[in-house]
Amino acid sequence: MSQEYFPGIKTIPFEGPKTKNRLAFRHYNADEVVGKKKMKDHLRFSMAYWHAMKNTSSDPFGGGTRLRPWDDGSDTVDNAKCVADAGFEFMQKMGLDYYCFHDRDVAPELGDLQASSDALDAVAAHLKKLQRQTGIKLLWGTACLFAHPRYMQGAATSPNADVYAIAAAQVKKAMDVTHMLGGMGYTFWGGREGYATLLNTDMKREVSNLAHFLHMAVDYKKKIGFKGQFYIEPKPREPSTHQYDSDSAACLNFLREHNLLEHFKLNIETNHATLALHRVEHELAVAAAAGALGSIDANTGDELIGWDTDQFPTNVYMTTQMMLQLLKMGGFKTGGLNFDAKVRRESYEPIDLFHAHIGGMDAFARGLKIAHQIIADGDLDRLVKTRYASFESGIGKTITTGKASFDSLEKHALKLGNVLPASGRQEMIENLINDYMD
Ligand code: XLS
Ligand code: NI
Ligand code: NI
Repeated sequence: MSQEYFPGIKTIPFEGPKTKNRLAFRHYNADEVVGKKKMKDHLRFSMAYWHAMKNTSSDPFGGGTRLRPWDDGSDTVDNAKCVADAGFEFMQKMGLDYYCFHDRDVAPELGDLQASSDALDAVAAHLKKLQRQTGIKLLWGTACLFAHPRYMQGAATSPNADVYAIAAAQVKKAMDVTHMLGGMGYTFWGGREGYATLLNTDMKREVSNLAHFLHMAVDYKKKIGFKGQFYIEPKPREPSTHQYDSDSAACLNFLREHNLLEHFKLNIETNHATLALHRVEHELAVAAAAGALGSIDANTGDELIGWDTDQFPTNVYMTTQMMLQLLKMGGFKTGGLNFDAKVRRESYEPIDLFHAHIGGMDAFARGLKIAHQIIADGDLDRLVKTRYASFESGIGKTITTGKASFDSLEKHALKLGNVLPASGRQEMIENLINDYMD
Protein backbone atom coordinates (compact mmCIF):
# COMPACT_ATOMS: atom_id res chain seq x y z
CA MET A 1 0.00 0.00 0.00
CA SER A 2 1.78 3.05 -1.22
CA GLN A 3 -0.45 6.04 -0.69
CA GLU A 4 -2.19 6.83 2.62
CA TYR A 5 -5.88 7.53 2.03
CA PHE A 6 -6.87 8.36 5.59
CA PRO A 7 -4.05 10.64 6.71
CA GLY A 8 -4.20 11.87 10.27
CA ILE A 9 -6.26 8.90 11.43
CA LYS A 10 -4.45 6.23 13.37
CA THR A 11 -5.57 2.74 14.33
CA ILE A 12 -8.67 3.14 16.48
CA PRO A 13 -7.73 2.27 20.08
CA PHE A 14 -9.90 0.93 22.88
CA GLU A 15 -10.01 3.60 25.59
CA GLY A 16 -13.01 2.58 27.68
CA PRO A 17 -16.35 4.30 28.35
CA LYS A 18 -14.92 7.43 29.97
CA THR A 19 -12.78 8.61 27.07
CA LYS A 20 -13.53 11.89 25.33
CA ASN A 21 -11.77 10.74 22.17
CA ARG A 22 -14.40 10.26 19.45
CA LEU A 23 -11.95 8.17 17.44
CA ALA A 24 -11.70 5.48 20.11
CA PHE A 25 -13.73 2.46 21.15
CA ARG A 26 -15.58 2.74 24.42
CA HIS A 27 -16.76 -0.88 24.54
CA TYR A 28 -15.22 -2.90 21.73
CA ASN A 29 -12.00 -4.34 23.07
CA ALA A 30 -11.02 -6.91 20.45
CA ASP A 31 -9.02 -9.25 22.70
CA GLU A 32 -11.20 -9.01 25.81
CA VAL A 33 -12.70 -12.38 26.64
CA VAL A 34 -16.47 -12.60 27.06
CA GLY A 35 -17.55 -16.06 28.17
CA LYS A 36 -15.16 -18.38 26.38
CA LYS A 37 -14.22 -16.27 23.38
CA LYS A 38 -12.55 -13.00 22.56
CA MET A 39 -14.88 -10.22 21.51
CA LYS A 40 -13.45 -10.21 18.01
CA ASP A 41 -14.19 -13.93 17.64
CA HIS A 42 -17.77 -13.52 18.84
CA LEU A 43 -18.50 -10.57 16.61
CA ARG A 44 -16.42 -11.18 13.47
CA PHE A 45 -16.95 -7.67 12.12
CA SER A 46 -16.82 -7.16 8.39
CA MET A 47 -16.68 -4.17 6.05
CA ALA A 48 -19.22 -4.05 3.23
CA TYR A 49 -17.09 -2.97 0.28
CA TRP A 50 -20.05 -1.55 -1.65
CA HIS A 51 -21.16 0.82 1.08
CA ALA A 52 -17.84 1.76 2.66
CA MET A 53 -15.74 2.11 -0.48
CA LYS A 54 -18.00 2.49 -3.50
CA ASN A 55 -21.19 4.17 -2.36
CA THR A 56 -21.41 7.81 -3.41
CA SER A 57 -24.40 8.62 -1.16
CA SER A 58 -26.75 9.51 -3.96
CA ASP A 59 -30.46 9.17 -3.24
CA PRO A 60 -33.64 9.26 -5.36
CA PHE A 61 -33.56 13.06 -5.32
CA GLY A 62 -29.93 13.90 -5.85
CA GLY A 63 -26.45 12.80 -6.81
CA GLY A 64 -23.51 11.68 -4.74
CA THR A 65 -22.05 13.85 -2.02
CA ARG A 66 -19.33 11.65 -0.63
CA LEU A 67 -15.65 12.56 -0.75
CA ARG A 68 -13.80 9.44 -1.83
CA PRO A 69 -10.25 10.44 -2.70
CA TRP A 70 -9.42 6.78 -3.42
CA ASP A 71 -11.73 6.54 -6.45
CA ASP A 72 -11.23 8.58 -9.63
CA GLY A 73 -14.47 7.19 -11.03
CA SER A 74 -12.79 5.48 -13.99
CA ASP A 75 -13.64 1.90 -14.96
CA THR A 76 -10.04 0.77 -14.84
CA VAL A 77 -8.18 -1.96 -13.02
CA ASP A 78 -5.71 0.61 -11.72
CA ASN A 79 -8.49 2.63 -10.12
CA ALA A 80 -9.99 -0.55 -8.65
CA LYS A 81 -6.63 -1.33 -7.06
CA CYS A 82 -6.51 2.12 -5.45
CA VAL A 83 -9.98 1.52 -4.00
CA ALA A 84 -8.78 -1.82 -2.65
CA ASP A 85 -5.72 -0.18 -1.08
CA ALA A 86 -7.97 2.37 0.62
CA GLY A 87 -10.32 -0.38 1.77
CA PHE A 88 -7.55 -2.38 3.40
CA GLU A 89 -6.06 0.72 5.01
CA PHE A 90 -9.51 1.51 6.41
CA MET A 91 -10.09 -2.04 7.69
CA GLN A 92 -6.69 -2.13 9.33
CA LYS A 93 -7.20 1.20 11.07
CA MET A 94 -10.70 0.14 12.17
CA GLY A 95 -9.64 -3.31 13.34
CA LEU A 96 -12.09 -5.02 10.97
CA ASP A 97 -10.95 -8.59 10.37
CA TYR A 98 -13.27 -9.41 7.45
CA TYR A 99 -14.82 -7.89 4.35
CA CYS A 100 -17.55 -8.74 1.84
CA PHE A 101 -17.92 -7.69 -1.78
CA HIS A 102 -19.90 -7.97 -4.99
CA ASP A 103 -17.90 -8.73 -8.12
CA ARG A 104 -18.80 -5.32 -9.52
CA ASP A 105 -17.73 -3.44 -6.36
CA VAL A 106 -14.16 -4.61 -6.53
CA ALA A 107 -13.76 -4.53 -10.31
CA PRO A 108 -15.45 -2.58 -13.09
CA GLU A 109 -18.17 -4.01 -15.33
CA LEU A 110 -16.80 -3.58 -18.84
CA GLY A 111 -18.23 -3.89 -22.34
CA ASP A 112 -18.48 -7.68 -22.39
CA LEU A 113 -18.45 -10.57 -20.00
CA GLN A 114 -14.92 -11.74 -20.81
CA ALA A 115 -13.44 -8.28 -20.31
CA SER A 116 -15.28 -7.90 -16.99
CA SER A 117 -14.07 -11.32 -15.83
CA ASP A 118 -10.48 -10.51 -16.80
CA ALA A 119 -10.65 -7.24 -14.84
CA LEU A 120 -12.04 -9.13 -11.86
CA ASP A 121 -9.15 -11.61 -12.03
CA ALA A 122 -6.63 -8.78 -12.12
CA VAL A 123 -8.14 -7.01 -9.09
CA ALA A 124 -8.60 -10.31 -7.23
CA ALA A 125 -4.87 -11.00 -7.51
CA HIS A 126 -4.30 -7.62 -5.86
CA LEU A 127 -6.88 -8.38 -3.14
CA LYS A 128 -5.14 -11.66 -2.46
CA LYS A 129 -1.86 -9.81 -1.94
CA LEU A 130 -3.54 -7.33 0.42
CA GLN A 131 -5.18 -10.18 2.37
CA ARG A 132 -1.80 -11.83 2.77
CA GLN A 133 -0.14 -8.58 3.90
CA THR A 134 -2.82 -7.72 6.47
CA GLY A 135 -4.35 -11.02 7.58
CA ILE A 136 -7.80 -9.66 6.69
CA LYS A 137 -10.15 -12.36 5.38
CA LEU A 138 -13.04 -12.52 2.96
CA LEU A 139 -16.24 -13.28 4.91
CA TRP A 140 -18.25 -13.76 1.73
CA GLY A 141 -18.38 -12.79 -1.89
CA THR A 142 -21.36 -12.28 -4.14
CA ALA A 143 -22.31 -11.20 -7.64
CA CYS A 144 -24.17 -8.02 -8.46
CA LEU A 145 -27.18 -9.31 -10.38
CA PHE A 146 -29.28 -6.20 -10.01
CA ALA A 147 -27.50 -3.06 -11.26
CA HIS A 148 -27.04 -3.70 -14.98
CA PRO A 149 -30.10 -2.93 -17.18
CA ARG A 150 -30.16 -6.56 -18.40
CA TYR A 151 -31.31 -7.53 -14.90
CA MET A 152 -34.22 -5.11 -14.85
CA GLN A 153 -36.64 -8.06 -14.82
CA GLY A 154 -34.60 -10.37 -12.66
CA ALA A 155 -31.52 -12.53 -13.12
CA ALA A 156 -32.21 -16.14 -12.09
CA THR A 157 -35.93 -15.31 -12.44
CA SER A 158 -35.62 -13.33 -15.66
CA PRO A 159 -38.20 -14.11 -18.35
CA ASN A 160 -35.25 -14.16 -20.77
CA ALA A 161 -33.07 -17.29 -20.92
CA ASP A 162 -30.03 -15.42 -22.26
CA VAL A 163 -30.11 -13.03 -19.31
CA TYR A 164 -30.35 -16.10 -17.05
CA ALA A 165 -27.27 -17.57 -18.74
CA ILE A 166 -25.25 -14.37 -18.28
CA ALA A 167 -26.26 -14.30 -14.60
CA ALA A 168 -25.08 -17.90 -14.23
CA ALA A 169 -21.76 -17.07 -15.88
CA GLN A 170 -21.34 -14.10 -13.56
CA VAL A 171 -22.03 -16.18 -10.45
CA LYS A 172 -19.67 -18.90 -11.68
CA LYS A 173 -16.89 -16.33 -11.96
CA ALA A 174 -17.72 -14.68 -8.63
CA MET A 175 -17.59 -18.12 -6.97
CA ASP A 176 -14.22 -18.83 -8.57
CA VAL A 177 -12.83 -15.56 -7.25
CA THR A 178 -14.35 -16.05 -3.79
CA HIS A 179 -12.81 -19.53 -3.69
CA MET A 180 -9.43 -18.22 -4.84
CA LEU A 181 -9.51 -15.62 -2.06
CA GLY A 182 -10.30 -18.22 0.60
CA GLY A 183 -13.80 -16.76 1.14
CA MET A 184 -15.65 -18.29 4.07
CA GLY A 185 -18.99 -17.94 2.35
CA TYR A 186 -20.90 -16.92 -0.74
CA THR A 187 -24.16 -14.97 -0.60
CA PHE A 188 -27.17 -14.96 -2.87
CA TRP A 189 -29.24 -11.85 -2.43
CA GLY A 190 -32.05 -11.96 -4.97
CA GLY A 191 -31.91 -8.27 -5.74
CA ARG A 192 -34.50 -8.32 -8.50
CA GLU A 193 -35.73 -11.89 -8.08
CA GLY A 194 -39.39 -11.03 -7.79
CA TYR A 195 -41.98 -9.19 -9.81
CA ALA A 196 -43.78 -5.91 -10.22
CA THR A 197 -47.13 -7.33 -11.33
CA LEU A 198 -48.51 -10.86 -11.47
CA LEU A 199 -50.34 -9.96 -14.68
CA ASN A 200 -47.16 -10.51 -16.72
CA THR A 201 -45.51 -13.06 -14.40
CA ASP A 202 -45.33 -16.85 -14.48
CA MET A 203 -44.43 -17.13 -10.82
CA LYS A 204 -44.19 -20.92 -10.71
CA ARG A 205 -41.74 -20.95 -13.59
CA GLU A 206 -39.65 -18.12 -12.16
CA VAL A 207 -39.34 -19.75 -8.74
CA SER A 208 -38.52 -23.09 -10.28
CA ASN A 209 -35.86 -21.48 -12.49
CA LEU A 210 -34.38 -19.90 -9.38
CA ALA A 211 -34.21 -23.32 -7.72
CA HIS A 212 -32.44 -24.76 -10.78
CA PHE A 213 -29.99 -21.87 -10.64
CA LEU A 214 -29.13 -22.58 -7.02
CA HIS A 215 -28.79 -26.32 -7.68
CA MET A 216 -26.32 -25.48 -10.43
CA ALA A 217 -24.42 -23.31 -7.96
CA VAL A 218 -24.30 -26.25 -5.52
CA ASP A 219 -22.99 -28.51 -8.29
CA TYR A 220 -20.38 -25.98 -9.29
CA LYS A 221 -19.32 -25.51 -5.69
CA LYS A 222 -18.62 -29.24 -5.47
CA LYS A 223 -16.84 -29.23 -8.81
CA ILE A 224 -14.34 -26.56 -7.78
CA GLY A 225 -14.02 -27.80 -4.21
CA PHE A 226 -15.26 -24.58 -2.63
CA LYS A 227 -15.93 -25.31 1.04
CA GLY A 228 -17.44 -21.96 2.03
CA GLN A 229 -21.00 -21.65 3.27
CA PHE A 230 -23.79 -20.61 0.88
CA TYR A 231 -26.18 -17.97 2.21
CA ILE A 232 -29.53 -16.67 1.06
CA GLU A 233 -30.34 -13.13 2.18
CA PRO A 234 -34.06 -12.46 2.64
CA LYS A 235 -35.63 -9.14 1.69
CA PRO A 236 -39.32 -8.54 1.01
CA ARG A 237 -39.31 -5.75 -1.51
CA GLU A 238 -37.23 -3.03 -3.07
CA PRO A 239 -36.21 -2.96 -5.81
CA SER A 240 -38.91 -5.49 -6.77
CA THR A 241 -42.44 -5.02 -5.52
CA HIS A 242 -42.58 -8.62 -4.33
CA GLN A 243 -39.38 -10.55 -3.81
CA TYR A 244 -39.47 -14.32 -3.64
CA ASP A 245 -36.99 -14.44 -0.73
CA SER A 246 -39.21 -12.18 1.33
CA ASP A 247 -38.29 -13.26 4.86
CA SER A 248 -36.65 -16.10 6.79
CA ALA A 249 -39.76 -18.26 6.74
CA ALA A 250 -40.29 -17.81 3.00
CA CYS A 251 -36.62 -18.60 2.27
CA LEU A 252 -36.69 -21.71 4.42
CA ASN A 253 -39.87 -22.88 2.74
CA PHE A 254 -38.37 -22.33 -0.70
CA LEU A 255 -35.16 -24.13 0.26
CA ARG A 256 -37.07 -27.10 1.70
CA GLU A 257 -39.47 -27.34 -1.22
CA HIS A 258 -36.59 -27.48 -3.67
CA ASN A 259 -34.28 -29.75 -1.63
CA LEU A 260 -31.72 -27.04 -1.07
CA LEU A 261 -31.86 -26.58 2.70
CA GLU A 262 -28.80 -28.66 3.48
CA HIS A 263 -26.71 -26.44 1.21
CA PHE A 264 -27.78 -23.02 2.44
CA LYS A 265 -27.99 -20.93 5.56
CA LEU A 266 -29.52 -17.48 5.88
CA ASN A 267 -27.81 -14.12 6.00
CA ILE A 268 -30.19 -11.97 8.01
CA GLU A 269 -30.20 -8.22 7.53
CA THR A 270 -31.84 -6.01 10.14
CA ASN A 271 -33.34 -3.49 7.77
CA HIS A 272 -34.74 -6.26 5.58
CA ALA A 273 -36.39 -7.79 8.63
CA THR A 274 -38.15 -4.54 9.43
CA LEU A 275 -39.19 -4.05 5.79
CA ALA A 276 -40.83 -7.49 6.13
CA LEU A 277 -42.58 -6.15 9.25
CA HIS A 278 -40.56 -8.32 11.60
CA ARG A 279 -38.06 -7.44 14.26
CA VAL A 280 -34.61 -8.69 13.41
CA GLU A 281 -34.58 -10.98 16.46
CA HIS A 282 -37.64 -12.71 15.01
CA GLU A 283 -35.83 -13.36 11.74
CA LEU A 284 -32.77 -14.61 13.61
CA ALA A 285 -34.90 -16.89 15.80
CA VAL A 286 -36.75 -18.37 12.81
CA ALA A 287 -33.46 -19.08 11.05
CA ALA A 288 -31.79 -20.46 14.17
CA ALA A 289 -34.72 -22.78 14.91
CA ALA A 290 -34.16 -24.37 11.50
CA GLY A 291 -30.42 -24.66 12.16
CA ALA A 292 -29.93 -22.18 9.34
CA LEU A 293 -28.69 -18.97 10.92
CA GLY A 294 -25.48 -18.32 9.04
CA SER A 295 -24.51 -14.68 9.05
CA ILE A 296 -25.80 -11.18 9.75
CA ASP A 297 -25.86 -7.99 7.70
CA ALA A 298 -25.69 -5.51 10.54
CA ASN A 299 -27.53 -2.28 9.96
CA THR A 300 -30.78 -0.64 10.91
CA GLY A 301 -33.64 1.17 9.22
CA ASP A 302 -35.38 4.41 9.99
CA GLU A 303 -38.90 3.87 11.27
CA LEU A 304 -40.07 7.01 9.51
CA ILE A 305 -38.70 6.15 6.07
CA GLY A 306 -40.13 3.24 4.13
CA TRP A 307 -37.01 2.06 2.34
CA ASP A 308 -33.80 0.22 3.07
CA THR A 309 -31.90 3.13 4.61
CA ASP A 310 -29.06 0.81 5.67
CA GLN A 311 -28.02 2.92 8.65
CA PHE A 312 -25.34 2.01 11.11
CA PRO A 313 -26.74 0.18 14.13
CA THR A 314 -26.45 2.16 17.37
CA ASN A 315 -29.43 0.90 19.37
CA VAL A 316 -28.05 -1.20 22.22
CA TYR A 317 -31.45 -2.66 23.09
CA MET A 318 -31.58 -4.07 19.57
CA THR A 319 -28.00 -5.35 19.51
CA THR A 320 -28.64 -7.01 22.89
CA GLN A 321 -31.61 -8.91 21.49
CA MET A 322 -29.60 -9.91 18.44
CA MET A 323 -26.71 -11.14 20.55
CA LEU A 324 -29.10 -13.08 22.78
CA GLN A 325 -30.27 -15.02 19.72
CA LEU A 326 -26.74 -15.50 18.45
CA LEU A 327 -25.28 -16.65 21.78
CA LYS A 328 -28.20 -19.02 22.31
CA MET A 329 -27.37 -20.78 19.05
CA GLY A 330 -23.70 -21.01 19.98
CA GLY A 331 -22.33 -18.10 17.92
CA PHE A 332 -21.09 -17.77 14.37
CA LYS A 333 -19.41 -20.65 12.58
CA THR A 334 -18.65 -19.26 9.13
CA GLY A 335 -20.56 -15.97 9.30
CA GLY A 336 -20.04 -12.63 10.97
CA LEU A 337 -21.46 -9.16 11.46
CA ASN A 338 -21.12 -7.47 8.11
CA PHE A 339 -21.80 -3.74 8.23
CA ASP A 340 -24.15 -3.56 5.28
CA ALA A 341 -24.64 0.08 6.24
CA LYS A 342 -23.84 3.45 4.80
CA VAL A 343 -23.11 6.82 6.28
CA ARG A 344 -25.85 9.40 5.76
CA ARG A 345 -25.71 11.56 2.66
CA GLU A 346 -25.01 14.52 4.91
CA SER A 347 -21.98 12.77 6.45
CA TYR A 348 -19.78 13.02 3.40
CA GLU A 349 -16.23 13.09 4.76
CA PRO A 350 -13.96 10.03 4.98
CA ILE A 351 -13.72 10.45 8.76
CA ASP A 352 -17.47 9.82 8.99
CA LEU A 353 -16.81 6.24 7.92
CA PHE A 354 -14.76 5.83 11.09
CA HIS A 355 -17.39 7.37 13.36
CA ALA A 356 -20.01 5.11 11.78
CA HIS A 357 -18.09 1.87 12.22
CA ILE A 358 -16.94 2.80 15.73
CA GLY A 359 -20.58 3.33 16.73
CA GLY A 360 -21.69 0.04 15.20
CA MET A 361 -18.87 -1.96 16.75
CA ASP A 362 -19.38 -0.40 20.17
CA ALA A 363 -23.12 -1.02 20.00
CA PHE A 364 -22.55 -4.70 19.27
CA ALA A 365 -19.82 -4.99 21.88
CA ARG A 366 -22.25 -3.68 24.49
CA GLY A 367 -25.00 -5.95 23.17
CA LEU A 368 -22.63 -8.90 23.45
CA LYS A 369 -21.60 -8.11 27.02
CA ILE A 370 -25.17 -7.49 28.15
CA ALA A 371 -26.55 -10.58 26.44
CA HIS A 372 -23.76 -12.68 27.91
CA GLN A 373 -24.58 -11.35 31.39
CA ILE A 374 -28.31 -11.99 30.95
CA ILE A 375 -27.59 -15.58 29.93
CA ALA A 376 -25.01 -16.07 32.70
CA ASP A 377 -27.40 -14.80 35.38
CA GLY A 378 -30.10 -17.14 34.12
CA ASP A 379 -33.15 -15.22 35.41
CA LEU A 380 -34.64 -14.70 31.97
CA ASP A 381 -34.05 -18.31 31.03
CA ARG A 382 -35.67 -19.50 34.27
CA LEU A 383 -38.75 -17.36 33.62
CA VAL A 384 -39.13 -18.82 30.14
CA LYS A 385 -38.55 -22.36 31.39
CA THR A 386 -41.15 -21.92 34.11
CA ARG A 387 -43.62 -20.60 31.56
CA TYR A 388 -43.43 -23.87 29.64
CA ALA A 389 -42.96 -26.18 32.64
CA SER A 390 -46.30 -27.91 32.04
CA PHE A 391 -44.76 -29.53 28.97
CA GLU A 392 -41.97 -31.14 30.97
CA SER A 393 -44.09 -33.75 32.73
CA GLY A 394 -47.51 -35.37 32.75
CA ILE A 395 -49.85 -34.66 29.88
CA GLY A 396 -47.51 -31.95 28.51
CA LYS A 397 -44.70 -34.41 28.12
CA THR A 398 -46.92 -36.78 26.15
CA ILE A 399 -47.47 -33.86 23.74
CA THR A 400 -43.80 -32.91 23.33
CA THR A 401 -42.78 -36.52 22.85
CA GLY A 402 -45.48 -37.08 20.24
CA LYS A 403 -47.31 -39.66 22.36
CA ALA A 404 -50.54 -37.73 22.74
CA SER A 405 -53.65 -38.09 20.58
CA PHE A 406 -56.89 -36.15 20.41
CA ASP A 407 -58.46 -39.04 22.35
CA SER A 408 -55.91 -38.89 25.18
CA LEU A 409 -56.09 -35.10 25.33
CA GLU A 410 -59.88 -35.16 25.42
CA LYS A 411 -59.79 -37.65 28.29
CA HIS A 412 -57.46 -35.30 30.17
CA ALA A 413 -59.42 -32.16 29.28
CA LEU A 414 -62.72 -33.58 30.52
CA LYS A 415 -61.20 -33.87 33.99
CA LEU A 416 -60.19 -30.20 34.06
CA GLY A 417 -62.14 -27.26 35.38
CA ASN A 418 -61.65 -23.72 34.14
CA VAL A 419 -57.97 -23.39 33.14
CA LEU A 420 -55.95 -20.20 32.61
CA PRO A 421 -52.24 -19.94 31.81
CA ALA A 422 -50.02 -18.00 34.20
CA SER A 423 -49.43 -14.30 33.52
CA GLY A 424 -47.01 -13.65 30.66
CA ARG A 425 -45.27 -11.01 32.84
CA GLN A 426 -44.09 -9.08 29.80
CA GLU A 427 -43.68 -5.81 31.67
CA MET A 428 -41.78 -7.44 34.51
CA ILE A 429 -39.45 -9.10 32.01
CA GLU A 430 -38.91 -5.84 30.16
CA ASN A 431 -38.02 -4.25 33.50
CA LEU A 432 -35.59 -7.08 34.14
CA ILE A 433 -33.87 -6.46 30.79
CA ASN A 434 -33.68 -2.73 31.51
CA ASP A 435 -31.72 -3.50 34.69
CA TYR A 436 -28.88 -4.57 32.40
CA MET A 437 -29.00 -1.60 30.07
CA ASP A 438 -27.02 1.06 31.94
C1 XLS B 1 -29.31 -4.94 -0.41
C2 XLS B 1 -28.60 -6.09 0.11
C3 XLS B 1 -27.20 -6.31 -0.46
C4 XLS B 1 -26.72 -7.67 -0.11
C5 XLS B 1 -25.62 -8.16 -0.99
O1 XLS B 1 -30.32 -4.50 0.11
O2 XLS B 1 -28.53 -5.99 1.49
O3 XLS B 1 -26.36 -5.32 0.01
O4 XLS B 1 -26.29 -7.74 1.20
O5 XLS B 1 -26.01 -8.25 -2.30
NI1 NI C 1 -27.34 -7.08 2.84
NI1 NI D 1 -30.12 -4.02 2.51
